[in-house]
Amino acid sequence: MNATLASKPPTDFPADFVWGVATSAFQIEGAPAADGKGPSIWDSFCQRPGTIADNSSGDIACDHYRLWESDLDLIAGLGVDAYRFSVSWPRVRPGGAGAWNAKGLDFYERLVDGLLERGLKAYLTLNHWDLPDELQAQGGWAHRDTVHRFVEYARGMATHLGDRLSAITTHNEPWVMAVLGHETGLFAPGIKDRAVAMQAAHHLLLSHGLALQALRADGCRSELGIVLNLAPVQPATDSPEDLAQARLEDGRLLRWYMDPLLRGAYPQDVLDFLGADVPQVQPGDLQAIAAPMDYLGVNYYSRSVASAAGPWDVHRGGREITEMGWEVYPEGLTELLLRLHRDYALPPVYITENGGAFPDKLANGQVHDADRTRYLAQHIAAVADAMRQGVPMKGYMVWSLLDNFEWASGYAKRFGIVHVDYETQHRTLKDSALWYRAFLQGQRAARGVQKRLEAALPEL
Ligand code: IFM
Repeated sequence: MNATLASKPPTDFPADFVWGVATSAFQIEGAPAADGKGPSIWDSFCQRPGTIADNSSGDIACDHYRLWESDLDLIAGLGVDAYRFSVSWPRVRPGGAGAWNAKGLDFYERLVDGLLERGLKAYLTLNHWDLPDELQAQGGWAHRDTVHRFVEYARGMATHLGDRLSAITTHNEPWVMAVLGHETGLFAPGIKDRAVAMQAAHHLLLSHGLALQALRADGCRSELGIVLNLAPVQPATDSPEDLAQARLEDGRLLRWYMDPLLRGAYPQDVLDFLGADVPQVQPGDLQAIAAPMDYLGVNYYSRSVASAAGPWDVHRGGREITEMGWEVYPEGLTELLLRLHRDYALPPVYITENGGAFPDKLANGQVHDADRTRYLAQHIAAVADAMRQGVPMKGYMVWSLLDNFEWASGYAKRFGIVHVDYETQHRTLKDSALWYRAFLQGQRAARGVQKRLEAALPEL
């Protein structure tokens, strides 16, 4: 472990800044048919030949459905404030509509109570991609009815758990679900049709806005928001072609989501680009999407470089490249946050995911992942930098607590700060987890000093 990083964390995070770790249901739970769970689109997608790099599935994953209690102990042992997790919609309402599954609900009830018993805040995501298969059979996110099924699901979960949740996120990364799921087809449900993708994107946003309105009307007191995967999009050169390409990619990745959420309109340049593929938008939809949010979640991994000549070779950046083929580019996080702050009236912002897949080696019960530790320290410093420049930062969560099922990449890409042996399900804290724990101890010590200083200050 790098002692300098551990002993010198940035200490100017406010006392109420929320530090956490994140996971999602499909990536860790396993137990695809236990206790009445229905299939999700990812269960089906994994069965299609050629979809997952190592031909694996989420059938066992980290066996968290069985090991949840010891996993909660692990989280508490890290000294974080919060755990961000998602609910598997088909576990609690197997067909996406109709009967609820009491055993599935009980699982999340136990999980949330277990978090609170350990002094941890619960950050629940409703949709981290595992849509019930039965809803897909009726058209999935491209079908407007799914919007209403999602609002019912949101209300049901808030009724069951809302009194114990610090925050509810409607959707994790709508861009991924819309574009990778429906345009490139690399992710479930594996559709390749841009018009369908943009209709799905619109319905995801609409269901977010309508869910927020419904939850507020029901008296839900949890913080409510959405999580977007965002990146600064930089042109490869200053040529007019690359600049135009960067503007378009920024429009499709960032403004397509941020503009309706925070300004109530889709960006005109992207609508023009889409032409016949623009989604059907009904009167009142955009107003609903712009329902005020208590927070915005940002997932950041790397920058994006746009080139009109085709995909940009990441090696040209001269940076370290992660196992996913993503550049390590921490200053992009500061750049992104400052840009969001400049262009939008932001609610408080959480970094809801940040981390990297690195070539870990488990030896003698240890994983010396200096690369991941450095990545986390640099990105936390980038958050501090943005915060100092006025961005309303509220929290930071590492992706991920555990090595897990990395979607179409299967199990080969390890993002965890905790190593998982998939044969034995044994968990080992990597050096990055030890570093994060030490860093958080430093934060707590600094908080103590801050509180003592505040108490000692005379009333002004
Ligand atoms: O593992 C994913 C997660 O499910 C969503 N955000 C990006 C992560 C890394 O690819």
